[in-house]
Amino acid sequence: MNKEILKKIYNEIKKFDTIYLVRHIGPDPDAISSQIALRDIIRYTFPEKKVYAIGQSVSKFKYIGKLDRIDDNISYENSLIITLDVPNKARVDGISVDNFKHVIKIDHHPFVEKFSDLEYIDVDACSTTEVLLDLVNNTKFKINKEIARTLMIGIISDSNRFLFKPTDHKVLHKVADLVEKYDLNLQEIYEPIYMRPISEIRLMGYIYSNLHVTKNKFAYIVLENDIVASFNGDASSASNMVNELSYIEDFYVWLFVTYDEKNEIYKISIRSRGPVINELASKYNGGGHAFSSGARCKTMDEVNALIADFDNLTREYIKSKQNSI
Ligand SMILES: [Mn+2]
Repeated sequence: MNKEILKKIYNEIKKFDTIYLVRHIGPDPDAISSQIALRDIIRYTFPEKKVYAIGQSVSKFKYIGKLDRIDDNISYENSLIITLDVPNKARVDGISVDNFKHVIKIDHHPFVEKFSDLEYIDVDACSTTEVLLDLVNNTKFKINKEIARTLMIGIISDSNRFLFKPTDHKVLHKVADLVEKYDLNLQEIYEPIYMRPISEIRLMGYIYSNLHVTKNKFAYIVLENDIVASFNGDASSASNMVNELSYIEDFYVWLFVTYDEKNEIYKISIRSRGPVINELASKYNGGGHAFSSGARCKTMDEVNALIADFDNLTREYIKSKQNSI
């Protein structure tokens, strides 16, 4: 954690009357919680400021809070835009960062590109909402119980209930303080995050039954849209289910392929509990975290090449592990 940069961010936010908060396309609960929490933190501390959390809203994440609509009269010269939970400009949802003169980036993904003079990236944070909690704890920003809840939703979701790396003692202490100070009801916070319809569980059942597992301890599935639709699902929530397979002993790397009809592109969600995968993902128009990455392919031939490459990566990983014993 870098307290100096956090203080700089506070001072910069203080200077502007109008502030826009954005995050990545295809948002997850951490992305949405980040923009709603920071909006409410700024409004609560500086009620006179105009602050907007923008981007497409997602109905299943409405329990987190409401996003804002904006008109076209944006003063790009005089307002501030803050990007949250997104390492590259192209993935910012709803607005072009390039139009703005004043930009702040707050993120926990590995660095991809610089697009602001004031960037704070903490790859040791389990979520962007944890970074925002650090911002609150180290500046004069104020929060209330509702904002504490929003921060908790992001932290719980991105760490998968304090399971994924880099969950450590520091985040547990910070969260314990929040729960105590704001008298948070954990069960009430968890419920909307983990509640799901039976159709989703049935789709999971389909995935578990039809996953291909290779002799190199690599697993994959291609999820055709008509199959996903037959379970009342959609491609993006199907691909998010990739996070459910972390503790299956038969493979180290696994990936889901879905098809985005609107953009005519195959989307691949890749996870690992062994080899680093983001480098190989970047070969296929992707990237992300070391053990949690994504990629995009234009054709099924490309997808097949990617599958072969990741199978190979896992084989090499097993080989190097055997050699080191
Ligand atoms: Mn995140």
